[in-house]
This record gives sequence, C-alpha cells and structure tokens, in this order.
Amino acid sequence: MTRMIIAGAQLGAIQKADSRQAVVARMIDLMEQAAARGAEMIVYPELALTTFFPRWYMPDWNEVDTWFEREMPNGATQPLFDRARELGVAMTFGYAELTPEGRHFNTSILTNRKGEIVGKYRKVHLPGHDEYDTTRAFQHLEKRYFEPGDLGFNVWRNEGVIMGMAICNDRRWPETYRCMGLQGVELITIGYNTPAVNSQMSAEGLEKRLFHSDLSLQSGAYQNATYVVGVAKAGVEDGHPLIGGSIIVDPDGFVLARAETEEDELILADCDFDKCAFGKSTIFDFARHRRIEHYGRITSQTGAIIDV
Ligand code: CDT
Repeated sequence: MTRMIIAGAQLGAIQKADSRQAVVARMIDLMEQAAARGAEMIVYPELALTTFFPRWYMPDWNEVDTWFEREMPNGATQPLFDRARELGVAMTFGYAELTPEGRHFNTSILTNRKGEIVGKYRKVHLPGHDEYDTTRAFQHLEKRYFEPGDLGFNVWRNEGVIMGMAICNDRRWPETYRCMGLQGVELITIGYNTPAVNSQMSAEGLEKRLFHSDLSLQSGAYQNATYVVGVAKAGVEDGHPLIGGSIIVDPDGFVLARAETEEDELILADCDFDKCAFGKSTIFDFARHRRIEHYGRITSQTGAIIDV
C-alpha cells in the first residue's frame, strides 16, 4: 500500500523586481509548513522562480536570458534543495532552462525525498505567439522564448509512486494525460500561470478560466485513473492578473483540496495510490478496451481536416 500526503504550494504574484532568493525563501516557508502537516511531497507552479516573463516583449536576447537558469540546482535554488533533503520532502517545480548548447525550454524537475533530481520534463504545448502582437491586450510570447519540449511525456517510479509531469497549457490536451496513462501513471503534477482574462476576447474572464482549468484537470484524472495536482502561480503581477484555483484531484475526478486565495497558499491531500487500481482495471483498462486501429489520426494528423 502506498499512501503519501501531497502538498500543492500555490504561489502568489512574483513581481518583475523580485529576486530569485526572495521567491526561494517563500517556497521554503511553504515547504516547512507542508512538512509540519505531514507532507512528503510538494508541488510548485510553472516558472516558479520568476514573474511570468513571457508577457513582456524583449528584443534583446541577453535580457531574455536573465530569466533563465543555466544549471539546477544553482546558487539561488540550492537552499530549497537543502531544506527539502533535511525535511525529507520530494518536490517538483518549474523554471526556464537554458542548456549548455543555448537551447531554451520551459522545464520542470522532480526530486526524491533526498533532494536528488530523478526526472525532468520540458513543456510540449507552448501557447501564444512568437512576435509582438498589436491586436492583443497583452503579450503571451512563449513561442518566442521557448522551443517545444524534446523529452516527451515520461514517468518515474519515485518514492513508490509512478509520477509524471506536465506544464500549464499541456493540461488542456487529453494526449498529455493519455501518454502518461499508458505508462501506468498514478500522480501527474501540473504547474501553471494562466492569465485571468483572455488577451483576445475581453468577455472571457476569471469564472470561465477557472472552470476550464478544473474541467481539464478533473477529466484527465478520471480518464486515466490517476491523481492530478494542478498548482497555480496566482495574483496580480505588475498589473497582470493570474488565476488561482490550485486543486488536488483523485482518480475518480473528485477535487480533494482547493486553494481559496490568489496568494501563497498550501493545499494538502492524503493520497492512497491503491485507489488508482480500480479505474485502471475496469472502465479504463486500456489493454482490454482501447481500439487503436481507429486512433491513427491522433498521431498522423495535426490540424482538423474538413472533408465533408
Ligand atoms: N502558461 C501557459 O501555458 N498559459 C496558458 C495560457 C493560455 S490562455 C488560456 C494556459 O493554457 O493556461
């Protein structure tokens, strides 16, 4: 039997001027609170160390690179790894990765309870655009600053649980969950930074954004009989609001814990991973029920083709 108390560590706003050291201090504070409440694993958001910088158009790549980490851990994040090891808390968090070859990725890492990195994921579904867009109320330049991830959707057996990661926009795509479901995943962690308004449709606001986030996370959990932890960076960053709504979802799709604020806030759930087995061996027993002879379009075709 594998049980684990999982904490989601929602972060409130991080302003452009905030240092990584200040953010790491907030992350450690949340980790200490989580450990005091029995948590053995903590999940932080996408791009957890900085403001959501893809909202800013930067023509100068030297400036862009200041938002990226060249190694992990590094000087700013070592205290987080040290505290995680001392407390025996596994963790996952997102950051902007600049590789030695000069490649840019929107990345998350997974550690064990000894503070050792056991897994890395690079965001596959990059939303937004790659040039300054005058028609938008604000920019979303992920396609400018990041390459699509090149590692695929892997899973790792970490602390007795089969774990996988995805990042923000990935949560809206059923393929994300199914690729990990096909590897028996029991826990999917997904950090996000989601603007509270649509830059291309002013009528779409917070309520619909939160609904779509819940809908995606809950359906991904249910359809793959896995726990899903979605964790926001929330609040108003330099005038730009991000949704909160961090949730922990069980393998039936029910929400076990939900953040109530748009600030630094912990959510916790006691997760019994044996509960993944029922769905995986009945309605979502993939080996018995999937019909791959009819799914060819999923990997052979990208956009919709209307031919009727
Ligand atoms: N960071 C990120 O991927 N944000 C996107 C914004 C798209 S607008 C709904 C997201 O999917 O939340």
